Amino acid sequence: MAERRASDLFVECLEAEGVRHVFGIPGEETLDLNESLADSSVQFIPVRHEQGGAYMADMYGRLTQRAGVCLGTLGPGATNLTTVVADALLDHAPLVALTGQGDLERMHKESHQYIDIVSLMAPITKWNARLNSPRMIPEAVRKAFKVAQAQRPGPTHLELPEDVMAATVDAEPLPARRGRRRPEPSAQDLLRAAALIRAAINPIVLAGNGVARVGAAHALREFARATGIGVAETFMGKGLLDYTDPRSLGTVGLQERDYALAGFEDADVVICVGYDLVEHSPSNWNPGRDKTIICVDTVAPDVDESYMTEVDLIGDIYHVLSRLAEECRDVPHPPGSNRLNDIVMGRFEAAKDDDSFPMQPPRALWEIRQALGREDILVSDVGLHKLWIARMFPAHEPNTVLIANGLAGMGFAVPCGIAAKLVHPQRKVVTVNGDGGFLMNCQELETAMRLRTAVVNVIWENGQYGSIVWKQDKKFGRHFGVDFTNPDFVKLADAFGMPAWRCQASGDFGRHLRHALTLDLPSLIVLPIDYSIDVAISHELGTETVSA
Ligand SMILES: Cc1ncc(C[n+]2csc(CCOP(=O)(O)OP(=O)(O)O)c2C)c(N)n1
Repeated sequence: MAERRASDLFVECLEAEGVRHVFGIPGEETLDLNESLADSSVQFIPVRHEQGGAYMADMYGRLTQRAGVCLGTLGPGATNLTTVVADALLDHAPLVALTGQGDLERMHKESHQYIDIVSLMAPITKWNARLNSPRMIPEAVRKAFKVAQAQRPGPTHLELPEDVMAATVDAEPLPARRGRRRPEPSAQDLLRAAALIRAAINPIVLAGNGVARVGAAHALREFARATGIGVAETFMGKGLLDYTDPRSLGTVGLQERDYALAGFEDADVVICVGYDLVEHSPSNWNPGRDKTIICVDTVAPDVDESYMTEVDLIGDIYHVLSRLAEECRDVPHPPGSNRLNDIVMGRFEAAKDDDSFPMQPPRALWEIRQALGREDILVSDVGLHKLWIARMFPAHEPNTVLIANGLAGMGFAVPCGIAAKLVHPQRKVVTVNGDGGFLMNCQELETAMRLRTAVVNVIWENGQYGSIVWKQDKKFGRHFGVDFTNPDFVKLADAFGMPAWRCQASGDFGRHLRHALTLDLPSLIVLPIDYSIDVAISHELGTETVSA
């Protein structure tokens, strides 16, 4: 053991956790930490707003299941992180947020930039602590990562007072233990669930983000194949089954008739797998509270009057699904209703011949699907475009359509696209943004240019906060406070040194997109969009039941 600066030990602890990047903005109170990072194997990625850096860490964590790390200084740097810490909490992304702080001895009084960040972070983290002494560092860092990465994953926060980080210490990092705990449900519960499934007349699976999180899509596909039971996916579960799989019933959670069309109305047994209630309330698919619900998840589900489960199979989702498939394969079921898929995919396919301009969403999505391969990634921002992507963009693989559906904050897509490209440099990455949300984190275009993360950012431009217009028009017959003018986005991109194009006719979009995807630097495409068909599709699929 050797006496050294506490910030050096702290960075050694990050290295022991396998941290490769810290995304953030330094401050005067994080000087020692940044100095220690400079000489480490961890790459510090300066960003242009703490929220942007936090989204990068959040998406990094979501895709790797190893906590992403973000850094802000005390006061404003820390408060700028909070939106994304909340996002990681509701969308279950492993994230470790680090914030600077003044010296321990000035925290009891009015003092420059001092805010009690530990209290601020308490309701939006799984665990959160101030480093009161350098001796705490090895345990606190290990705990921050262990808690963030444990099921269900989420954010933790460590506050690093300036004097603590500058002090000397004689301690060593604790070894990071990465082995996943694989608890098993009891044989009795498993057999009871299997008996319910075998005896069901119309069973259906509702699969969500939890399956993607633990990498259990293969077991889900095998369960569906062995039992014949159809699988409906939540927004964040898109691609758990390949959309071409005959047992794929489509993405549910937008229109009130989604669930009926996908077969929930007729279902007697609903098998919820990795389903996070935060995505969409169970009251939407169990309004009569008469379904027999089997829950397969990594942690016991919350209590909801519409989600009174019959059996909870808590443990390793992959293992539980494999065991259930074995027990149920001798009683095959029909695959369920294709009505939702037929309507949505019918409109999607028909869109390729739709030359109207400004473009309607189905044609825009059709062009993106043609330009991307099975494993390539589409990141959605938040707004009407997200609802279109969730409903209609067909996915082949899990974690290839990345949507924020818990907190659902605008400004998600641009920084998350950068992180997706860092994690998967071989895959193509496209972001789709509204013209409202795009400007919320467009400063990260500079980060993207600096890192040369070749993401194609598409803006669907309509000069309005589209989803709010839609809701106001439906509720009040008029809209208010939702119109704006835009900068010239092509010139804006140009100022960042980024190639950009504005589509002038329907044929332009596919052409620009295919070209942009061949480049080795980020780019931007502005696509004028016409959302008027939202009302028309509502007639077919029913009123929407969620917010963007
Ligand atoms: C940070 C944040 N602020 C406000 C909202 C509420 N909200 C949801 S969608 C939306 C409008 C989005 O407009 P735009 O980005 O232009 O996308 P569009 O709906 O037009 O596709 C708003 C204001 C939100 N989800 N996140």
